[in-house]
Amino acid sequence: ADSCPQPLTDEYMTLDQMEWYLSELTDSHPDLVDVSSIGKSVEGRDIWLVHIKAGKCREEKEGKRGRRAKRMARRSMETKTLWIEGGLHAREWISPAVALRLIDNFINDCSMSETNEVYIVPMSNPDGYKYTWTTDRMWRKNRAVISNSECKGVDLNRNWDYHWGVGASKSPCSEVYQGLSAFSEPETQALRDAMKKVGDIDLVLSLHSYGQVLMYPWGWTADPAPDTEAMKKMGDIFAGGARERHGSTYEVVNSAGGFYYASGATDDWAKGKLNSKYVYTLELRDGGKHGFKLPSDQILDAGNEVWDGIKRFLNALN
Ligand code: ING
Ligand code: ZN
Repeated sequence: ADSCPQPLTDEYMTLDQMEWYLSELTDSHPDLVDVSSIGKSVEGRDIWLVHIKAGKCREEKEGKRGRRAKRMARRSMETKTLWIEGGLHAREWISPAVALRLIDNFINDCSMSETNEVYIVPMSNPDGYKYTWTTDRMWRKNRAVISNSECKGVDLNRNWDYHWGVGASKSPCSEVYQGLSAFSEPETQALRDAMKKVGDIDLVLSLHSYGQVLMYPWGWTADPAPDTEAMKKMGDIFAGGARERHGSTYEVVNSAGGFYYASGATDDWAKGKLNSKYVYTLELRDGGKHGFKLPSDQILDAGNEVWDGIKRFLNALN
């Protein structure tokens, strides 16, 4: 177990380092963890989905004794399914970093992974991420070539097919360019297809930065979404957990009301088309001091407080 690879805690990982870590994961946890490519980016890079399988953690760590404990645990709790998406926006480096931390947390804490089916895509926009390392640290979109435009890239959080096109830009040079049509991009197609394949997802978390805000849909309209009261209540429970360790505050607000109108985001699709009950966009650290360029010595604390919030959330659901 000591030889298990870990995501870096004090430095942002390059795309290559992330892929190395993910490939080592299945070697060290062959029964518990499954890593598969759900599709390719515009430039042909794989988009990796990490599945931490329910009912496998105790068995891996404790053998036969664990199998008994597993039966007991299963009897007392209902299995929930979680989907966590990171790295959709290239410059928001803390998002994939926290997603990788959460993978590590779930693998090492059987009290969470035994009874929950966990799906995490830590890096949804590999081309954009690569570009922020090589060329432009503040790049947000993917790297799609747009015909008849000298500008590149579609905002992958404006390209999802739920009331697509009502609150985003039609201009390819905009940071929030919605694309030529809903799901025009291979990255959003891959995420959509993988989410549909999982199907029944109880909690969808889309990780962004920054602002320390937990947002619930809708983003396209100010009208309330189904389960708004439940999402608010459970959002407060998340925020309570996330505040405990370091005193960080996460404000729970409606996307459109508390932020700005925006259509075509992951969360609206997950709520409107997939009908998941609990759907959030989480703006991670910080509150604005460093913004997208959050110092890497905050990765561990940022990850741990989100982990605390998720644990509190899941325990309250069960
Ligand atoms: N923020 C989100 C964005 O895509 C958001 C905020 C979420 C708007 C959901 C609308 C719907 O603009 C960041 N930081 O990307
Ligand atoms: Zn974002």
